[in-house]
Amino acid sequence: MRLNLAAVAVACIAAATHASPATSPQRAAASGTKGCGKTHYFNGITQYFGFKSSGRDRKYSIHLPVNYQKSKPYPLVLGFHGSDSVGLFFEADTKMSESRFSGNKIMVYPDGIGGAWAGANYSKVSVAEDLQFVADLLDEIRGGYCIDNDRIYATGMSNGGGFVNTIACNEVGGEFAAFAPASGSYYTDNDEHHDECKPASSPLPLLEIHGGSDKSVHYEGGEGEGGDEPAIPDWLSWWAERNGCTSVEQDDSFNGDVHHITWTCDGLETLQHWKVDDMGHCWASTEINFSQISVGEGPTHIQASDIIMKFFDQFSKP
Ligand SMILES: *[C@@H]1O[C@H](CO)[C@@H](O)[C@H](O)[C@H]1NC(C)=O
Ligand SMILES: CC(=O)N[C@H]1CO[C@H](CO)[C@@H](O)[C@@H]1O
Repeated sequence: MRLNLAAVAVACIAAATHASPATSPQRAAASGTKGCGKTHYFNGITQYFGFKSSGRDRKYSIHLPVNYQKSKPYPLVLGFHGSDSVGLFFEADTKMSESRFSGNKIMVYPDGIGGAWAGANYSKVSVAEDLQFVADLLDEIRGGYCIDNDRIYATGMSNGGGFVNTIACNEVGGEFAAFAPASGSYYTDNDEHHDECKPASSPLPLLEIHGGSDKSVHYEGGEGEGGDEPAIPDWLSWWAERNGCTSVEQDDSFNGDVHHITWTCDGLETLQHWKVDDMGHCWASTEINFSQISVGEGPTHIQASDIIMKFFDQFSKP
């Protein structure tokens, strides 16, 4: 959805603990990138940069862990904002740069052209150009910082979540170890186009979080602001097939308001979904934030930023 920042606050559900999947052990050794050994002077403070991609000026921000060590390879997470937005907003809304979520990771927040990502019909750039930007951005980050190449991840919200899925469906997705779109508008992976999704590898770990009461990117699918959107259950079934999943389990919590669905695929839980029945189009969090306020809601039962980071921690590129 187009996020309206000037919004009205209405309190909603409060008191909540969060449920999250179990963490799994970190890998031992990791091979670093060209940027290993370079010193930076902005540990723990978000910095803004730009470079040219496909002849266009592109921008991103980067947040290094407070105790960043120049020769230690770190996992990298790209966070894609929703439409009519910028990386700065996604960072503030998800709180993902806070060390409780990403203390051992490098966070990067790219900006879309005109506040949007390709795939939506209101985007000003082609899917090919935005995918090339992702490839160029990875080169830029690998060249400047010490990255664990096997642990690169992508998350995003709404139009940005849709673009995360577009990455997963294309060759450049092969650079990533796992994906976590939230409230995503999957314009490039809908009833008409899902056969065109060609993941670079299988299974490809993916977790989605979506509100059952989303009024912008409807759980049931249909016409969205930037094109046709799939029903989330259909879209998940396509991923279950792509990942070769063989069994599925559902765990309901919070009086049946929260549903966690886990598929087992080749022995690994590489496909996961969280549905929060009474949540609208916002970032799931147990703490109040802008995107909740903009849809007239308050905190919900689960903390997406925590769930997503713990999901990422379970996967590295084979
Ligand atoms: C984008 O798609 C939506 C949904 O199909 C449609 O209502 C809208 O008119 C389209 N906009 C443009 C600019 O094509
Ligand atoms: C409305 C609100 O509480 N927004 C918060 C969202 O998160 C950022 C980052 O933590 C806070 O600065 C805002 O106050």
